[in-house]
Amino acid sequence: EDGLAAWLRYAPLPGVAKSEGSIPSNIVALNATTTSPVYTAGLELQKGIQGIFGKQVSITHQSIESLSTVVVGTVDAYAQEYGLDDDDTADLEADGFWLSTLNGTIQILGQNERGALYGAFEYLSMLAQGNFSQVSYISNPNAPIRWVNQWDNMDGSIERGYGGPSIFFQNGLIVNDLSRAEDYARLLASVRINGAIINNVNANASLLTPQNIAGLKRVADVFRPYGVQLGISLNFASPQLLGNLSTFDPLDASVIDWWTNITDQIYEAVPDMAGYLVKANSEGQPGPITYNRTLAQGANLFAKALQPYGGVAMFRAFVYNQLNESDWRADRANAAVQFFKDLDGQFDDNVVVQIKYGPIDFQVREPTSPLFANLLQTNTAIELEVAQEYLGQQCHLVYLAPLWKTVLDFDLKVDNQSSVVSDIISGKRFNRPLGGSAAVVNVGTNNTWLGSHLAMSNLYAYGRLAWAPTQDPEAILQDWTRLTFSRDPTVLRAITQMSMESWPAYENYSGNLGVQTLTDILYTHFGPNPQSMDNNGWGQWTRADHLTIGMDRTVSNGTGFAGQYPPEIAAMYEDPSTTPDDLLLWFHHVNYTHVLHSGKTVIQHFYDAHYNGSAVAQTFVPLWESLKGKIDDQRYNHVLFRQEYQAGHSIVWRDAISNFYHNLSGIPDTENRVGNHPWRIEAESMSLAGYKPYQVSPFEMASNYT
Ligand code: BDP
Repeated sequence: EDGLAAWLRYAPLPGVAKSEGSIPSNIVALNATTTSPVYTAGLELQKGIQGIFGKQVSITHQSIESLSTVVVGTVDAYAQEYGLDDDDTADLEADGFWLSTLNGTIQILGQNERGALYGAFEYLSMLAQGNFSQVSYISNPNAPIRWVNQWDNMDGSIERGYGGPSIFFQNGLIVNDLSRAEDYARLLASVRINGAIINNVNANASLLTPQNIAGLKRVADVFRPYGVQLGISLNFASPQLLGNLSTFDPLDASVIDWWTNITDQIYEAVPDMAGYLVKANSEGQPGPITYNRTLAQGANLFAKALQPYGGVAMFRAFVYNQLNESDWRADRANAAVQFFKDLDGQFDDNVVVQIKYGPIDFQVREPTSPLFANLLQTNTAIELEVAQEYLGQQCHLVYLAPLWKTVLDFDLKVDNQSSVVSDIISGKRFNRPLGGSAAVVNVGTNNTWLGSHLAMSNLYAYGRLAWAPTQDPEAILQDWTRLTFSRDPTVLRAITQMSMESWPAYENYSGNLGVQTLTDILYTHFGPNPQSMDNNGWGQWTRADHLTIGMDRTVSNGTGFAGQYPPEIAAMYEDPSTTPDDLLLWFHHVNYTHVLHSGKTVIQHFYDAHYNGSAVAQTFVPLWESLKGKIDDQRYNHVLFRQEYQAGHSIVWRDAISNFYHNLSGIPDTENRVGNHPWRIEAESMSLAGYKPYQVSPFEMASNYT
């Protein structure tokens, strides 16, 4: 078990009575051509039944009347063959399905072909978990856009990828062997993801050469049977970089022609392409502002080229340039609303503004991006990150669904009405035609996909929440665990406990009270480096000195960020006494001795949280070890290695952060732990041939300055 099959293992079900009645004996995949998702559904059902029950079942493509048949197809195809009482399926929406296991026959009917495939995966997921209950229900998606983003570079490297090199690119071209791309599409379809942008948002214009467009066609061909639409990231300056035009001004006629022409060529090769993703005027990327055009004019350039084909222009809200730390009012958190608010209403209907969940950048905790409350006449999507860029890079177990839920469930109270983020991105709250979610995933050629078996729960949960954001993260995790590892209650309990404790633990030993992940901000985004969180050009600041810490983002005294929320939320964050403890330092600059709602001081909370978080990470090792023999050795050992690493690295985090603030504030730990390691032999006390002490800068990171 190397992890390649992820949650689609279809492992034999031990101990389940294999009564003939519960095992399907025929599969009917209605009206399926070989490239259609319904055809794929037939094959998948066959494969699953073979794996789970060890039974070879045949597939036909016309109707047959027989008991124990699984019928999969679209509602229309079914109605033609069998007739249909449409009460059951009347409420289906695009990509939705109806699943009925009543009366001996299994009916899996999609509103479209993709929906039929989703229903087949749902049924197989039930069987694989040993669930034979009699059910009959419809399931519709929360939103039409459920995409993943890969940050793959054309040379095969992946920006912020922790699972090996790209499955799509190598040496500037699309790889010949696309079998992993096909496997990826299968995984994505099984959790109802319907689009994949396959190249980095920091995009290379050479993706648009004729040879690479031919490569894109090959990718789309392997995606199509799974109902996954291909999309690509664009470099805004491509007309100049690749087309040799003298400009990339979005209003210039030659630029418009160039994009129209390229778009026509791509759709000729990939008629069902999902659309484009654009990062513009951010972190050195070119964009419309270069020509004094608005971001909306930039986005609409692509929207117009895509419009005849039904394509979507995803335009990222991750645009900022407030990097002047000496200006105390400068605040990168303000940037998105400042750039986009006034453009509301100016975006074409097939533009979707893709907004990171928080106003900075995928931190361990952030308040919900206020941009969701400021775009009322614009389609929006939330951007999440499965790749654990700031969150341990797959060397730490961090189950992210609970973090995402803090944003998806957040009520922004626009116009004093319930305005939950998941209803905003679905389009329901502001009556928008489009919307949804995207997640940066960055799987690679490693057989574990993400570099860690346990990290795959995040990809699984992402798909499940994109479809139905009200689902419970723990229930999702348990489905994943049963499918990925085992139905054994001991396994289920241990993985549930570790995973559900993992995000709070990581927050505790990395950066708590909303101070951000206190990691190396300069580039690696891995490991503790609190002093890099100030004096940096990235606008991610803690404003820590020897007495105080936190960014004052109030309207009255600070950067004004709190005022970007609707009044009720703004008022809550304006006042330290109504700001939740876990965001206190995001919004307020306070003394280390400030007393929290919990009754502790800020500094003592730091010390305690770092010790507690790290102590929890220590428990993951014995918990995992209790599963020896219940999980195959290959995956057992792979996970154990990472859990031991996390246990050790959490201590590095604990001590680095605690010592840093202990040195900076000079305030002792009431428990006398910080700085007190009587059993430890300090490096500078050793005499080792070939080593000599030297002054460490910054001193806070050193042991006794050296
Ligand atoms: C940051 C990443 C950087 C990305 C950027 C983005 O560190 O590699 O290019 O986000 O989202 O988190 O564009």
